[in-house]
Amino acid sequence: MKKYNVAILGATGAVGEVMRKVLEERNFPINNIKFLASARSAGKKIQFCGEEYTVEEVKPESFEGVDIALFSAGGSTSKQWAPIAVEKGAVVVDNSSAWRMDENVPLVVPEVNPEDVKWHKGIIANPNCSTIQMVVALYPIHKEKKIKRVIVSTYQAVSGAGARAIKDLEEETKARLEGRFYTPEALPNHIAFNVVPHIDVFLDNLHTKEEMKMVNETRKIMHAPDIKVSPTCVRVPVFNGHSENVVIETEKPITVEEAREILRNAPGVIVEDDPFNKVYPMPIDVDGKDDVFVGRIKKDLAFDNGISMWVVADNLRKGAATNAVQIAELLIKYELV
Ligand code: NAP
Ligand code: 3JN
Repeated sequence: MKKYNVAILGATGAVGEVMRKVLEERNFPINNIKFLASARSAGKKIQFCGEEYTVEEVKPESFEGVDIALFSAGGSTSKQWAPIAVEKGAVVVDNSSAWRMDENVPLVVPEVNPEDVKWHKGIIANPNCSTIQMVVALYPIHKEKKIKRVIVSTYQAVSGAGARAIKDLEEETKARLEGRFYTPEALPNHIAFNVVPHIDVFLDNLHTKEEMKMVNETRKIMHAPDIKVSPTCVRVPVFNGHSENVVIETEKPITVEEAREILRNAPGVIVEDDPFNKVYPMPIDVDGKDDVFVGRIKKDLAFDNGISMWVVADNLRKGAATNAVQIAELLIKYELV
């Protein structure tokens, strides 16, 4: 089997760390791997497949001979380095929002639009974590019943905001329990024992950028330019695992039993729905898992053809690292690298 030269840019971050684990677990066919970050982390030691590697500062030469470059180092870093990596011959799978809405860049969730990787021109974008888990659950229903409208409220874990935000929740929880005051460094407001309706920056339409990602990315991934999405994104004091309540209105009538059956047969979805026996997905249980979990499937009481469901996934895995590695696997499957 052919093996590939891989680079991870952002290897020291929250997503980068999980990316390493996922590559190991899935036995990704690696010939050579390098771990890249900024000058801040250059020289740090990292373990991978039982061996020690040294983190390198990203430089143009870093991408020489690289087949697949997995980026998770933020939008501006990606804007700067993705064209250089492509010029050196790598295919970039980018986790940031920098390229997602570029019409020359496929935005891919393997369970939904795997074929879109085929028209890549060097960069493939990985969607936002809240979008990924939502479309994995929406798309199989859309294919059969055509979704007209989606109303979604998210309950997002701090890990989505990076390693410093994880520390914020730890430190502020300890501080409050000890009667001390703590000002979060990476989050826009107090997070311990709180709920914050603010993720990413506010825009002129009074939605946040995170919310508009869910609107625009859903349309692009599902090839459904007319689908209407009404999102509210909220940060909750959970370390890992995003939850979403998703209400849909379909064009064709849909029953709870039909929705459950469609989702039971959908790739990447696990239905956990027995509420009378306290069976429903929760972030604490999906931590470390790669699927999207759906429960609380019920007839929505506000729409005629309406279904409401509760969708939970590990945001660092399916929402970021796993989806990116699955895209890299598609590149290999379709012989695009
Ligand atoms: P993080 O924990 O803060 O880690 C950031 C990583 O990027 C670190 O490895 C950091 O290296 C590196 N980095 C930052 N600036 C750099 C620069 N100028 N040059 C080279 N490397 C640089 O953040 P994270 O949670 O892992 O997220 C990283 C990015 O992934 C986010 O900014 C976002 O774009 C994307 N992301 C996407 C999703 C998604 O929804 N798909 C979810 C989370 C994150 P140092 O150690 O040297 O600082
Ligand atoms: O906050 C979350 O739960 C998800 C955050 C994702 C994120 C964080 C910083 C920058 C993104 C993203 O993937 O959309 C970005 C970005 O815009 O690249």
